[in-house]
Amino acid sequence: MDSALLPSAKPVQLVDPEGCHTHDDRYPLPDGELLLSAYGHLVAGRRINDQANALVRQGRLAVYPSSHGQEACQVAAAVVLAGEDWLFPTYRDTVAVITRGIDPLQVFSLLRGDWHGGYDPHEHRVAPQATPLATQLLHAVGVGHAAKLRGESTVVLAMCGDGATSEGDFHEAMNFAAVFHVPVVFLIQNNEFAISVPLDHQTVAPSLAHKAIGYGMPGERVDGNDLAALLAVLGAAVDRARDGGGPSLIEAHTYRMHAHTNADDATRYRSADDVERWVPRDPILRMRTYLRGLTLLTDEGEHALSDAADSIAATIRGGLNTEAEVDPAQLFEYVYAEKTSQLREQAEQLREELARDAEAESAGAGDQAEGELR
Ligand SMILES: Cc1ncc(C[n+]2csc(CCOP(=O)(O)OP(=O)(O)O)c2C)c(N)n1
Ligand SMILES: [Mg+2]
Repeated sequence: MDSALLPSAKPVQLVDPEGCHTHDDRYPLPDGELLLSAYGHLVAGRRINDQANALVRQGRLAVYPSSHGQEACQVAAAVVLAGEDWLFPTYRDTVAVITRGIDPLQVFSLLRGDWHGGYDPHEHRVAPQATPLATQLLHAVGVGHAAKLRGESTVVLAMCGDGATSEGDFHEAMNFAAVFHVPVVFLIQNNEFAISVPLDHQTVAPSLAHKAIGYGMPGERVDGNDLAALLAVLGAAVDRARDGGGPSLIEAHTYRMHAHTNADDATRYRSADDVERWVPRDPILRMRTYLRGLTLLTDEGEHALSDAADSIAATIRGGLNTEAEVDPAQLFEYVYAEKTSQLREQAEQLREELARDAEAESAGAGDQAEGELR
């Protein structure tokens, strides 16, 4: 019975790096239509990552933690959820959030550093992208528990990295979810690094998925660069949670192809050869080969997907190249439900100062115009 909670010896794989179907008794291959539409999101996801990196270099984004190479995890996490479900992403999961259907410009407003940036979590049932490691896992479990108490069929999918599994919050979330049989799927993207800290400094467990049995929930390992396997494994875990089967822990084996963020120099702690070894395992390459082999993907289809991805990138570029219009009065708006007397005073002081500045400016403009006449 307990061994049923253990993950498979090798990560589940349905399409290998050469683009060939590899059979797995437990997980049927998702149908071609789903794979093709998810592949479109992969192509868009890569384009979004590239565009965001370029915008960082142009000073338009403050920071970007890229998911280049991890797009299959990003896409699958969003695609397996129904409209009623909730997604709890991290700072690296921008592509998952956009794939779920949120306006990219709203998503990037946070990373651009606009205050009050971000999106409405309730509209698309996507929690804010969490920067404090593993805190979102507890929130996810809370939302899942509440949904269960209300008799709703909502499932929650919570994402985290390999490094986040060393946080106390990770363990508390796992234990609570298991004890209270919460409909939550934990997805660890094991990209082998937590900034500069490699996985072997993080754990000596046989795998991160093995941790699941310690809490009494099933664990599974999946090839994190295999879109088909991710859709199958995550889809099964979501179905199980919805059917009252409780939580599960999925570890996706992938690789962070870029530095942690633009603020990090990855050459200080890993070699170019290490990164090169992952290039042939790219998630887009293998799914493209597979879909082309089945003639599900044609030249025409590829052009259409590439045009669609370019158009998303153009929207992001256009939006981020436009200066945000900021109303300073909003500084006081969202601090308390009712403004304190100090806030009211400060807001009034700012209003007066801005009015004085505007008056001085228009007087200055008048003087200048008069000077020009003379
Ligand atoms: C509670 C907490 N401690 C430390 C940090 C600093 N920090 C930011 S990202 C990161 C590494 C996280 O690695 P991992 O969980 O593997 O996610 P990845 O960045 O690889 O996606 C650290 C230590 C933080 N954000 N929050
Ligand atoms: Mg990591």
